[in-house]
Amino acid sequence: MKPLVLISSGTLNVPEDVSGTLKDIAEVVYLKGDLEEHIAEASALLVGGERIDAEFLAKAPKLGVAARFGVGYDNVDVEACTARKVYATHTPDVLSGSVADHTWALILGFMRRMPEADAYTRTAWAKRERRLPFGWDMEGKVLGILGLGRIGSEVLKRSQGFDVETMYHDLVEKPSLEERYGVKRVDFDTLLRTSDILTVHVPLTPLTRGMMGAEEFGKMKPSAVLVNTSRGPVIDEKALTEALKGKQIRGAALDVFEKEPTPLENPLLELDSVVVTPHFASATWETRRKMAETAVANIKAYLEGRRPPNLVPEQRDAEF
Ligand code: 8YV
Repeated sequence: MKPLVLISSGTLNVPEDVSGTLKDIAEVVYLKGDLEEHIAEASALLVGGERIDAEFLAKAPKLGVAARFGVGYDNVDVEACTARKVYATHTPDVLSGSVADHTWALILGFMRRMPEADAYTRTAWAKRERRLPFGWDMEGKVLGILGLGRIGSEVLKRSQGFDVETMYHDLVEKPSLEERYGVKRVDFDTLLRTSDILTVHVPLTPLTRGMMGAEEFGKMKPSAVLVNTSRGPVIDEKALTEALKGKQIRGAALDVFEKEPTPLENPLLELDSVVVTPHFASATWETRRKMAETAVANIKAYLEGRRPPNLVPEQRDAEF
């Protein structure tokens, strides 16, 4: 019997011709319900946003690889995987450009008030009912990047066409990016106090959870805009809502939320000062295909007895 590969319904967009590259060596099942359906028999799992922890792994005795469909793996307990000799892989690099493109779409979408302009054109322009929703120029603004890793550096690269000053805060110094793009490294406090646009590109870890809260919003400029395409829980949403209502900052452009899908009752959704998208910064035809190819290649390597090429950093030296 061929080993069983499960594709979580949470991944969406895994084209059948991509998963089909496994068909000579595995039986591939696209799950419709939750992950637990066939998990007792599965050798490999293509994981969406579901929590993979010790409790889950205890139900998966044959599992050898949990392949995340994405770069972030905060939903995967890597220590628990390592303890059970389960490889944890992800899909770095292939989505950085797409997420950076979308980050800029959010920045410009907010600065030029795209959602309101769109609604205005459809409903009010011809009747000259209301005033045009004026936006703000990029020229002269400070773009602050929190986390200058794979995605943050792609956002920086795309900033070069705009007349903006760029700065970053990161635990790691990035001298080659500083030299190449003239970006300045600053401490977190300076980033908060100086940025006109503050864009977040850190992974979700115990250290980054809630790192943008009431105290941080209190330090930001009243004209500042917060952009997030990383993980929702990096921002304390309740504090953000208060900061926006109290006009401590001008606005926010968000692709990610504390809870996803974000509930319709989320008070953030009632604010005109917020532009939102449904956690889809990597959701282009090209990028989702590349993500699928990368995840499937990780599974294929495992099934063929090779080391998966994209192990998460904590497992880089693992040999099971
Ligand atoms: C995807 C992401 O939306 O790469 C990530 O970590 O959050 C996104 O690219 C998600 O992984 C799809 O499951």
